[in-house]
Amino acid sequence: MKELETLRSELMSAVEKAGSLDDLEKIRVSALGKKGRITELMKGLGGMDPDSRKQAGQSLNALKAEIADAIEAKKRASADSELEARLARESVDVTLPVRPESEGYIHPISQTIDEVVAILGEMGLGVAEGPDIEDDWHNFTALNIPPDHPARQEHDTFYLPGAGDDDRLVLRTHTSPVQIRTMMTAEPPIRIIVPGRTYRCDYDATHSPMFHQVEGLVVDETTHMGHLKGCIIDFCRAFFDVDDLPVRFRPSYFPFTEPSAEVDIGCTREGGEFRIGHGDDWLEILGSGMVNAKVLENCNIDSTKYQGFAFGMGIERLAMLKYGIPDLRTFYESDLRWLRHYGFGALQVPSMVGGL
Ligand code: 2NL
Repeated sequence: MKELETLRSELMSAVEKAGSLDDLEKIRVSALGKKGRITELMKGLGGMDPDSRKQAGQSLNALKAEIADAIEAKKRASADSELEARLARESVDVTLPVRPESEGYIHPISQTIDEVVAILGEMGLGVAEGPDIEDDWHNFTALNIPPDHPARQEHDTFYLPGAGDDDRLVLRTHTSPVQIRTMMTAEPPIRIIVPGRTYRCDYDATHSPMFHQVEGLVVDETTHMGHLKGCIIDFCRAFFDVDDLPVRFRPSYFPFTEPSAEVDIGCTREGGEFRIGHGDDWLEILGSGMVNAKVLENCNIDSTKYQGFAFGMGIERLAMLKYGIPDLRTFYESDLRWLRHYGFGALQVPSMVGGL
């Protein structure tokens, strides 16, 4: 009996001290399991005389029930407190701000278009768009591009099948036909930017058959070369985020502008790399000019009353220069690793942050 009492207090205190459901399970197995201490004592009953067996049997059964109850009660309490601890530990603070998730990336072409549109939009130019498939007149004739101009030759222009020479359709070779359509339908003053896809039959390290352009057009009664220069100088400085970026206008020729100027920005060239900003070198960035009077007249705008300036630039080239992308072809490969490297998070317009 004394032995049972010792076993009882030993087991009860072990149950008392048990810190987890695991501990309790171990105690249960050690006391009531197949080879448990109480089980072993029960096995010993068989060798006793009937009186002792009866008494010892009752005591053992009582101890067995008591220990089983104690373990069960403690298990329940322990499970409750473990759940409570877990609830406290894992509670969700619904007031915390949402973690940023990377859902996708803005393609550098889209980012560059957004930046150009943001800068020129601040100056009062609105976005105009038009079809990728054009007729010969809007893409060439209206722009004073004569029939024998090299740009009209088969190898530069994608012609759509099925039409004769006069009414043939083309994939637009520049975004200018959108300006033509705008001048045909809107009254001056006109202030537009035209971003979009353009197509030329050309493919090598620096040319893709589909590429992007942004062109600008401003037409009003008093528009002059000074407006062209101011607009373009401010644009270049905001886009490349260099306040005193040197900008040079170099005489040039385009059939649709007269006079025409190509625009260079200052840079330094070290080895194959160049840095935009100050330096003793120049980098061509866009073409521009005063809208040729013939083009205004082709669109039924009185060239004795109105003048305009226009400019055009290649988006891929701007993006490559600004973001240090070395190979034009990578723009269209849809390689996610490339996009993760060169792409942008949502709603990022760096030049709006730094430049304006
Ligand atoms: C370049 C040159 C230029 C224009 C585009 C234009 C459009 C109309 C009338 C007059 Cl409707 N001009 N656009 C003018 C000068 C240059 O682009 O090198 N682009 C990549």
